[in-house]
Amino acid sequence: MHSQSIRKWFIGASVLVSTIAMALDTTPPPAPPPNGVSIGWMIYVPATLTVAPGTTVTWKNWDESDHTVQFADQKSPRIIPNASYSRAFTTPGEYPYHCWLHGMRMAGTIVVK
Ligand SMILES: [Cu+2]
Repeated sequence: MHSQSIRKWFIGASVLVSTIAMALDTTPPPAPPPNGVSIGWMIYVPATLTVAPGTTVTWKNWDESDHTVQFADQKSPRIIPNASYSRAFTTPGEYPYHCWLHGMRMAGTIVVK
């Protein structure tokens, strides 16, 4: 193969690979604001968030699919893309949660102290 056509093939392949990468959404969600959790890439960021008693925590879904936040004592409705869900924490303790659509592979913890 002529070196020029190899070069063209290589550029074409690079464009294809980056297009597939974007389609698969391989970038993690943006960093959340204080007392916030970003949802994206099938994870919660940060996975563990520590807040003071009386804090309201807000989850924002940056993903292209629905997610949820389920605790032992309550669960959110479906959080659609770009939507948010908030919960106030008054009592110190550890509040593990997960996504009831995706199970324990998508889990996080709020620590109140
Ligand atoms: Cu989920």
